[in-house]
Amino acid sequence: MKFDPTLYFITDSTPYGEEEFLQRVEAALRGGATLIQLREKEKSTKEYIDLAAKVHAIAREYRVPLIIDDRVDVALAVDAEGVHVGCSDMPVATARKLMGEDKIVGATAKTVERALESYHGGADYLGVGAIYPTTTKVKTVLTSTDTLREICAAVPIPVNAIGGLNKGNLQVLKGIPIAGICAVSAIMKAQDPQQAARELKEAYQELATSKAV
Ligand code: TZP
Ligand code: MG
Repeated sequence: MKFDPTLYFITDSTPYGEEEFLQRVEAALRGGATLIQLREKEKSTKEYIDLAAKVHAIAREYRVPLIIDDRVDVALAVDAEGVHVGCSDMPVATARKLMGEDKIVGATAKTVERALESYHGGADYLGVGAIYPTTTKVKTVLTSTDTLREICAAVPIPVNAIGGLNKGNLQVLKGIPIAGICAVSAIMKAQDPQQAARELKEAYQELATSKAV
């Protein structure tokens, strides 16, 4: 399935009630997020599916593919466009087999070895980071921009940078052939998520254009 990884918005519902969370999700899409991932760590399967169905209904209105973090069963239950698997989740090749060829399968990679393994397992894109320390609850380590560059060179699929990114700190990515950026807090926790998404996308596009020169 085709997708645009330019501004990959990853959710965190924990600080919000459902209504405000869904409003923020919609605002991010209105602001120009091109891909959305629902990322839930604490919810029961039923709660994850219920929320995924609601987010999917909104994402469809904006024609933005919905990726479900970690859970192939939840992705299949709501007919989401894809799933994202981390280093300690289901192997990429298994996720691909269960999701089928038409769905999007993404993977986290912090090393060239894992990037190659994910690519050969059938991943459509990679998320690489954390580039900066992050305030989002996640088990991760920092990934250097050198490793990010090596991963981009090693695989022919889109590679997105992730971790602590905001509109003011993208310069470290300049000249690295990433396909886009992922962000949680910079959008999710912004006072105005629509404006935050728009500004982050603009900042990335400016960087992407300037690196071609
Ligand atoms: N994987 C590596 S860093 C990260 C994930 C899921 C969290 C990124 O969140 P933020 O708020 O954009 O730093
Ligand atoms: Mg995971």
